[in-house]
Amino acid sequence: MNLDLSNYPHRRFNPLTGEWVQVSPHRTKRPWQGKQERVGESEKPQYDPKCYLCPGNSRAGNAQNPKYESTFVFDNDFSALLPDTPSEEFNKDNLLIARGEKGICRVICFTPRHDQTLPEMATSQIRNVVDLWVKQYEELGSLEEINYVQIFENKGEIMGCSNPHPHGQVWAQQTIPDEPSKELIHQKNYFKDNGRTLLNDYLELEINIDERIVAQNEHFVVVVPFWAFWPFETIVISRRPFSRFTDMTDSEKEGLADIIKQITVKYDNIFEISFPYSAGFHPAPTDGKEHPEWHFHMHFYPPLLRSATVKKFRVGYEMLGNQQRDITPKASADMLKSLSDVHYKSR
Ligand code: H2U
Ligand code: ZN
Repeated sequence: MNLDLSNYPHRRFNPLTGEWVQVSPHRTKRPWQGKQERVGESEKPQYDPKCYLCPGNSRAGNAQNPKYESTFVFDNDFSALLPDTPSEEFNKDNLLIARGEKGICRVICFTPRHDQTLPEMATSQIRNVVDLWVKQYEELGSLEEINYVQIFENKGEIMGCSNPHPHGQVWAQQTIPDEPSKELIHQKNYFKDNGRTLLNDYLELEINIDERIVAQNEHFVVVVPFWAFWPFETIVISRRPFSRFTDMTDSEKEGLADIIKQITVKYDNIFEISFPYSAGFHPAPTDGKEHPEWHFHMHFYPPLLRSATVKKFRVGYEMLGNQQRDITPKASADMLKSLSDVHYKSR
């Protein structure tokens, strides 16, 4: 209760995954300097004839995109998972174990505009993307052999994103992947013990403390979680405990579009560049069970550390020992809070 969290090395518990993060706040006594360098960003055209995601253009194989005007979804031409994989196992002495995995991968274009990103899109356009996510979750999740629908976005070259055209992906598969699996166990245990969702109580606590909240609206709150690992990691939590994309009311879908706009604008304003991240949703599994324990949320995992070019690398101690960070989540939250809600390009 008395540990001075801003001065001494300590470990923080992530109640969603059961993992710990080593925090070393004494290493960053210096205050935040903000943007320190100008990184030239090339102007992109609204339409790029060579882009495989722009309307009307051709993709790998013989596929051709329609002249779409809002959002567009297609089966990934290089899908990591395939629907007709045999349900067979491989086992050698219980040490070499493998299982066939069925799945479907799709790509979602957020807008026909090659030069825009989520923070630059109007909230009404982001709402179209929300509606598409809901539809994909519903459609893929209702398939007998699909037990989890992972929706995500890889943004920026630094994240290995292959194309600047604003897009995300869906990987729907038979097995609940590791990250949501950990969250399932911990949310279940918490719900069993308390009769409320873990994130319901966590959110209430964060609202009372009011140190790490960086954005909010009627339906969603964005927090730098107490256990954040990435320097500017955030979690978007719904105020109402619900589990699935398909549980959202119209007003909540509007709220989700708005909160995504708010946090991504702040992100772009940190270094006044298009801020890279991997982000994605953790809705309940689509395994036919009820999941009252599951609380819908979204994670943003941005790799940048202290400038537009300095990335946090997960190496050394972090690969062999434990996740670790220097700057405290509260310091990151203070910085994010202080940033404008107006995108730097439109100022
Ligand atoms: P990322 O840039 O987020 O990695 O994803 C782009 C996806 O687009 C990638 O998974 C797919 C790649 O397989 N793709 C196609 O489906 N068709 C193409 O013509 C090129 C790329
Ligand atoms: Zn494009």
